[in-house]
Amino acid sequence: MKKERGSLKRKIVVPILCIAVAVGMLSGCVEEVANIIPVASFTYTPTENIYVDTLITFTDASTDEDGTIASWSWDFGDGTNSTDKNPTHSYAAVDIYTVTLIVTDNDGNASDPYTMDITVSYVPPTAAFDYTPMVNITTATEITFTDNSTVGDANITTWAWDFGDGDTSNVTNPTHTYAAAGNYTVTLTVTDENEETDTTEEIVIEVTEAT
Ligand SMILES: [Ca+2]
Repeated sequence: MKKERGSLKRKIVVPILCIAVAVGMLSGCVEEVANIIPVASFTYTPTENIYVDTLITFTDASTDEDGTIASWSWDFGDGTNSTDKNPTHSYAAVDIYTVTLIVTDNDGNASDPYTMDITVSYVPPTAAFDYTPMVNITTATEITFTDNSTVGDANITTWAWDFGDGDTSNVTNPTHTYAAAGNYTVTLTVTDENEETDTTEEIVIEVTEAT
């Protein structure tokens, strides 16, 4: 009697084990043929000095380990989209935009989103100046500096002159006299209404002792 019950138990357990093994093999089988989802990626150019209406070229760098990329879905972060592989785009307003690319592979599986932030800036001013006289400058010479800066997207509001001898000025067109002979490095930094700024290259002024 005892032996028969053991046998019955075995008759039930063995088929269950078989089913479990079969399911295991099947799932193993399914994993082997599972599609690897694609990985979205891109670059863009230019990466600096992006202003309103600057044309940006996006270059797809997505990959699919076991197939090919079949379609591209771009979201430029300003309410516009593209399905091109390598689209171009420009922005109508200054802001930071999050660009998102999702790609789909030849098996119909979509990637995770890949995002990059693009900063669209105001055009900054360009700082420049002249001075006179340019030669035979002595400690008795009053030099007149003339602002030649050009505006970007907004008017220049501040001029910051550094005469290289410890003196500075915020006048647009200042005058300056050097107290001692030497070579002095002059720079002009301008800032506009958008807080955009630019500084000139260093201009060296040679000053000799007045005779
Ligand atoms: Ca794939």
